[in-house]
Amino acid sequence: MIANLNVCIIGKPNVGKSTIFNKITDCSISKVSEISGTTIYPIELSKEFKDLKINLIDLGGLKKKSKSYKYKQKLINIETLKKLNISDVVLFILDGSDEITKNDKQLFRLILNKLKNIIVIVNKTDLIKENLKKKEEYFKFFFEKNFPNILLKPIFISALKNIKRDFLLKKLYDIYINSKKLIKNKDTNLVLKNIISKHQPVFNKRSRPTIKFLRQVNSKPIIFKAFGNRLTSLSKDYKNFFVKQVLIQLKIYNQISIIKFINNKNPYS
Ligand SMILES: Nc1nc2c(ncn2[C@@H]2O[C@H](COP(=O)(O)OP(=O)(O)OP(=O)(O)O)[C@@H](O)[C@H]2O)c(=O)[nH]1
Ligand SMILES: [Mg+2]
Repeated sequence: MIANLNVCIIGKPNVGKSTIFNKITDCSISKVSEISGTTIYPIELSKEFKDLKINLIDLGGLKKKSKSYKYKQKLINIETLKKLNISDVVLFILDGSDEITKNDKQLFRLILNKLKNIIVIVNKTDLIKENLKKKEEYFKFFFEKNFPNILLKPIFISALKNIKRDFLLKKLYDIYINSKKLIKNKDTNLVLKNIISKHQPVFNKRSRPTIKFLRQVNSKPIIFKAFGNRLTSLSKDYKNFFVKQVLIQLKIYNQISIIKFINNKNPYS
């Protein structure tokens, strides 16, 4: 049986979403123009990759309410949010020739809050005039620094020159595979051991919180449970460090992951 993956393309107006949609699906059904607000209603097309039917959805550019909030933008936002809610993965598009704007940040948080899997695509790299490496570092650093619950390696493209279609389809396929499986307790506990040997939780008064077991309990979204003693006194910094380490060591990219810290329970009972 062939599985379905709903993938929507989200970003602020004019970043190249429809151009990317057309290039990935190898057609030109979505209208492209230099004028912001070109796409209003969602446009969908399926593409098969291995045993997966990828349903790609091009959407209008999202913008938060503002003084210039017009009827057309309101319609775009409503249509776009409906599709975001039913999507499995979001291709989040940024304009590489620009800085990361307030609108980009608000949009990104909205997608994260909905616990969506995300692939970040920085488009229009052909327009980058400054040092390309520096610009790449700028985008990488932003996602590394601000979001402990997800590992993101932005993909840099110029939709006009090189879409990297197979690379993108493979990334989507990897997310689909990972959303179906649970990592074995043996492997999660090995990771736990590694993390603790690197950096133990700090003492709280006279006792130290201890994490004894780590197991994955859900795969879509990814949820782990960490069991141990005195875990209510774990600091936020340590929790953030811990989540990030789990993701790095288990090589979980593009998928938001939650760890619930649970006191004094035996996970095998
Ligand atoms: N230089 C350059 N221009 C690009 C690239 N990708 C898209 N564009 C141009 O950017 C403009 C906007 O492209 P669209 O694909 O319509 O952008 P969109 O995000 O769908 O826009 P809305 O539907 O209005 O939100 C067009 O003039 C495209 O030709 C790119 O990689 N490089
Ligand atoms: Mg468009």
